[in-house]
Amino acid sequence: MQPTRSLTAHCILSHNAAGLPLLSIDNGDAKAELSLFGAQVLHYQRHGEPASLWLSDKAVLDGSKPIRGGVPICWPWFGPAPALVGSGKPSHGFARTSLWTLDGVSDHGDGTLVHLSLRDNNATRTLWPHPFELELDVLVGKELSLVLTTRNTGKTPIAYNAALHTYLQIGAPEAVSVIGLGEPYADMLTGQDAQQQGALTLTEAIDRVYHQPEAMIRVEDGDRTTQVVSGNHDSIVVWTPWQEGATAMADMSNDGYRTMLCVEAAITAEAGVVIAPDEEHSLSTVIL
Ligand code: TA6
Repeated sequence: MQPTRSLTAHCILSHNAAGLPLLSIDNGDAKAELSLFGAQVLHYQRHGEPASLWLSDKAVLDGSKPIRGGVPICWPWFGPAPALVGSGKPSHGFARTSLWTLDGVSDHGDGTLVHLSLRDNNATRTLWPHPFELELDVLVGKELSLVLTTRNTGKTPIAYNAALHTYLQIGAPEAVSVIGLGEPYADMLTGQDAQQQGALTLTEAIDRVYHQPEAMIRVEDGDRTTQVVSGNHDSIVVWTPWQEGATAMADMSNDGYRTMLCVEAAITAEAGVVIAPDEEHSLSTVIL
């Protein structure tokens, strides 16, 4: 087992039994855990409050598959690989199954800031033939802030889709209503476009792309409210697999759907975001 290292007064680097590098943060505001595999926040909990993020008790933490829970980084595509990229490629892209570089950790008055990056390599170029530099800046404080920046380091424009696939912890689906999604959405389960009437409640499997969300989504969960404030997204994706979907997933308990809801800042437009050479674009989400 590799030794644990103190990186700052509030952040340590350790490795789990499978050798995956994990950052553990515990500062004046909150605790958090972050996997360098996938640059994935796995846990975030303000002191004295319930955890804000959900992590499956059956999550695979050995680097063999994406980790179920926290905030997976879906990039450079969202969902099945687009035809242009080619079939047989991993769903939601390859950022969440790559080992990222830890570029820095620093403690500040408003929290602990973590800088991570991923650059193109032989493996990524096989899947997506473009040079790039991807950065994730995570601030763990009274809020959890994630900023994903895509930089085009090549000589031709690139187009990308993405999602910060946030798994929120909820008390029970019956107590939840989601406000701020706007009306138009694409129902990925029926393939139909539809209109949201009022707040969204959880009574069945939901897999929807909301095209005109407000900047701030409010998740009312009994006496608890979680806010998701996103930036530079073109949609919010809401997903619960419900009972049937949970039962079909090996890395989710059959009742796991009862304590999670995904509210994802996403770029889902077919054309994606086009970035010219040497330009960059940032997608962000804040959980508060
Ligand atoms: O965010 C919604 C979604 O695209 C669903 O369709 C479902 O596939 C979910 O993501 C989880 O995907 P994963 O590849 O992590 O099992």
